[in-house]
Amino acid sequence: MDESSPDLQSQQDEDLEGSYSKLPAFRRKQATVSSFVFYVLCSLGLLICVEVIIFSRFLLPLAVGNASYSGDRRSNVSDLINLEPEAPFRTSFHFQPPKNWMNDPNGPMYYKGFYHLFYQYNPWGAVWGNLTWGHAVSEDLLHWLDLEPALKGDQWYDVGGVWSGSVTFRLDGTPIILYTGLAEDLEQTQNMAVPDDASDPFLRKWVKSSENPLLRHPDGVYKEDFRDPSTAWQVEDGSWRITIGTQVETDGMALVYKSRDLLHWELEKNVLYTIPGSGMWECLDFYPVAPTGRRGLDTSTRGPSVNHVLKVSSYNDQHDYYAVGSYNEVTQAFTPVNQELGVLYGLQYDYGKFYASKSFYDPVKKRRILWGWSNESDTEAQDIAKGWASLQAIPRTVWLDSELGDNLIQAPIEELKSLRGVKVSKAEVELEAGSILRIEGSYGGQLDIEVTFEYPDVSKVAFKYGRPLDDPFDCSEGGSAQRGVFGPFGLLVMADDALQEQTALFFYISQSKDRQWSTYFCSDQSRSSLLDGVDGSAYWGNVRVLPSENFLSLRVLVNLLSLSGCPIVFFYGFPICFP
Ligand code: DQQ
Repeated sequence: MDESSPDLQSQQDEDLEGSYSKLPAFRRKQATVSSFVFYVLCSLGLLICVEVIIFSRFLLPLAVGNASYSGDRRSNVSDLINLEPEAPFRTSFHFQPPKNWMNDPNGPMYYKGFYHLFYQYNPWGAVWGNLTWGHAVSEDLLHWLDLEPALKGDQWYDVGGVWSGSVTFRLDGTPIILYTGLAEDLEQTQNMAVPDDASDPFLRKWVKSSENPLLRHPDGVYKEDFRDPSTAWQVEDGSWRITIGTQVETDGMALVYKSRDLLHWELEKNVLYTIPGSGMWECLDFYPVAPTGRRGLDTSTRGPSVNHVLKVSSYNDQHDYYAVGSYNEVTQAFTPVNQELGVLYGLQYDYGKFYASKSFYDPVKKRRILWGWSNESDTEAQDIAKGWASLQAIPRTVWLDSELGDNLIQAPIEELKSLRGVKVSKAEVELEAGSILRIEGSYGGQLDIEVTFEYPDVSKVAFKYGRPLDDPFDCSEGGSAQRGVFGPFGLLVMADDALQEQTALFFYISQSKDRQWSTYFCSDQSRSSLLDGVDGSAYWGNVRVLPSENFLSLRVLVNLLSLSGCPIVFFYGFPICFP
């Protein structure tokens, strides 16, 4: 960064001070409201049984931005950046840097007692640009200490920005970073950085390899379409592989490179996977999954019963798609176990704002953890006014759904439960058609909600009602105002008493012409905020329900505040059934 950057920063700080006081009264009121109401809605001619548990006063003291980590092992933190106290309007238990722009999570890992999270970060403002690798450490994945950026663009091959990448552990246990650098002419190059002092658990200083760039775009690949190296994995003969996203013309693909020393790489003849016409593939992630149970596998785990997950971040539509499949080390081919659920035509990790995700193996709890970037609903002007933009979704544990074998199950990391406070619960509530039920006592800016809906056997319902068929369901057409045969039913979250503002999170079960039932889940933000310019999209997806299952469960994490007053709601209702 140039010499003048710090001045720019302080100028921006002054501007920010001013902009808070200029916020309209309505917005300020929204952002300081501290109690919220929950309702359950239902519009079917049947009774549904509901059980809801809500934990409120969920968390406030997130340490991001405070050099307040204390304790023996951290006694050497005195010279850490002394960050500003928590600003108003910020969320509290999702990861955010102290200020400015953040996007993709990069190179998450566990090392010498600390979880590390790097992230795409603009040190000079709240808009995308000037990308460096921000860096934070944590002992529990919830309370973070933000460190100085680990990598800045200061070489010809990355002067335009240090873009996304991954961490790989060498056989001696030291981590290396592989990342994409943006050269001045926008060429994307692949580079390595190693710790300056591997004995430092914070890994605060990284040194770029003198052999950089390790890779430049191959023949036939446009220089601006070659990015985001994955974590490397080892194959049987001990050599390493990585995958890098690209498009050739408009065919998205996962290139594979091989290396003996993680430094010198050679392009494999075959690609891991490709889909004609799918556009640029970003932030590829490729990892093995155990056939049963929740344990995660280290990235190089091999074996006849081990399948792999390939995740593609689709530049065209900004969603993260994945498939479970087999990996052939000889041909390098990835083949989905269920062709109908091939990458990009099937499953998404999340159907809301969740992109450029990256997973890692946690050797402490032997699990695979998934991070994903959640941009927000604010406009760019609003981001500049508040001085920050984006958060990381709560990390999730992912494992294979062993009953179906072709999709993952996800759950927020178990550590999250340690933040729970007061509990409110309501059991065996019966919902009648059209009813809205207020859950008393469910107030708070941070909430963790578990709700289970039990419903009658839908196959019998079909014959009893013989009603018009309403598949396919499209949540964007009317959102929760739609009235179907069997739905919507769910939660109105962050609602005010007058129900002028509310975010509906609901299930909708519909039947197709061939009498097949489908279950959908929808997050309808169209009435989330009375403010102008706030994104009012509806997000929805199909929930795979097994014939043996007669309940639907939902976990909702609510976290105030965003500047817009629009609630930030995270839901985990899709392929997930919580036991
Ligand atoms: N973000 C990075 C790229 C990546 C994109 C740049 C995905 O490396 O492809 O900030 O959001």
